[in-house]
Amino acid sequence: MAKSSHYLSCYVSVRERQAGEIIPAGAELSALEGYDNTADKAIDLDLSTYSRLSSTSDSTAWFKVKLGEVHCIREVVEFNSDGSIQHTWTWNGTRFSCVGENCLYHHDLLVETEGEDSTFQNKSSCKNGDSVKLQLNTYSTLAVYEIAVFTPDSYKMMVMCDDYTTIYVDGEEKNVYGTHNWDKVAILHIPTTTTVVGIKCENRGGNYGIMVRITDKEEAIVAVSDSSWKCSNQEKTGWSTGSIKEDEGCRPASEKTNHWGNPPFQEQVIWTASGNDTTVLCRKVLPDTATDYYTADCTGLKTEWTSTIETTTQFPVDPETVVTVTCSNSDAVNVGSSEVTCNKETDFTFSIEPSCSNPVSCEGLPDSWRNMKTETQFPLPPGNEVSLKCRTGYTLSGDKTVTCQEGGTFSFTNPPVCQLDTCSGFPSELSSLTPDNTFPVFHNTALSVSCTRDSLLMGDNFITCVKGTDFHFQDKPICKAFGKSY
Ligand SMILES: [Ca+2]
Ligand SMILES: [Ca+2]
Repeated sequence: MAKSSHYLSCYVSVRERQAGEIIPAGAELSALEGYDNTADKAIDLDLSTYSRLSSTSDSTAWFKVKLGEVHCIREVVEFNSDGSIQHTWTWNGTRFSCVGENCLYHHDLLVETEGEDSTFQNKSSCKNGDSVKLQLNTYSTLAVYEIAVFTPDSYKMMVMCDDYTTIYVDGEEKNVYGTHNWDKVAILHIPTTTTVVGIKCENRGGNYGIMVRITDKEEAIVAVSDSSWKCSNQEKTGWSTGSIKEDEGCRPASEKTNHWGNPPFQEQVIWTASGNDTTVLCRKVLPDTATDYYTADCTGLKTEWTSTIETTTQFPVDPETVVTVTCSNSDAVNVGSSEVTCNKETDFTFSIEPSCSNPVSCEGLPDSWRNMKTETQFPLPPGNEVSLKCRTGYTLSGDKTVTCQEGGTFSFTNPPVCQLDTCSGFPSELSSLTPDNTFPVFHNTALSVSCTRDSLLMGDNFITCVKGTDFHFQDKPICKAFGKSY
């Protein structure tokens, strides 16, 4: 790694690979006339070498960085020979677009996937491709000194310092363009696991100040320069790792007016309290918000569920997204929650774990429903109706129809009951008879019948109660008054 004394005096041509930068598997140029460059000069980390190509009347000319496998890509950076950034293409969730004032649009950046790659399926949170391709417009020329492809697995740190900067990430000095000019921004990608960033800034006259912005993969602020930074004018061992205490010369940063005319980003400018301090060391302990990009989203249902439970939700989804689940088998029943909330990966929270079981059929009428019958065939799946009847001599009260429900039981409004029929009296045709019992009598009760003294019983002297005023007999009994002719 280059030491500060080296790159303060002259810019090193070999750049340092940054956090989240994908190590390319190779590079290719489309076949071109007139140039004899090798493609890998654009990925050799040497800012003085480049790959060059030009297009003529068609737009098939391209330069391609092959990534070896499908990656989730946050940003593609094309460097100039001095290490400054010529183009930055940023993933906006739909496509890569060039950002910044240097975008010239004489070529497009395409991220593509070539052929089959199992890793493509696995990185469902963000799957961009296995190659980054710069495609030229017609009649244009492209010289790629260096191109770098970044995954979202890093923070982007932008630093301005008037005048000379040294940047430390967890105590390690970083070699990055833009640190030796008061008016240039130094950009680097740092691990999301970074604990402390340190900025050593040396003012060589006139205005002074430090300005920093650190953002995550969604461009959200992780940290900016403000009074929460700790600054000192003494370089003590451990200052850039945060191990120096505040009372050892390290104090809250003083905020000062921004003197940069039109900086590429704008945050609070900080320094020590004294404008006479020429070398100032400021550090910031980053908030512990590091979240693995690939694990943050839910990528699918729990693997234990997937054989029986499904959803129409398209994954990935963000944490806290509510996902509705149903049973894969339309006859099955989810006895747990139908809504689950994404935690991360395939982890969900729920009140009752979703669980699909096949429906329990109704196997027959309950034993307690005595003297009841039906023509329905069992077993009967839930949701079907059953018409009820009673055996002879019994009459149904309550619901005439019940429904088989989940779990093999029946639902009804009024409980069905088969009540034994009764006879309430004789019909008019038997009104001359005198029974040996008082009404009502139950179904099947045999009544002995007789006649008054002045009449004679003809027919059966026993009749049997059927129901109401209906009686059963062989030979209809009737009382015939004496003295009356037949
Ligand atoms: Ca190069
Ligand atoms: Ca200055």
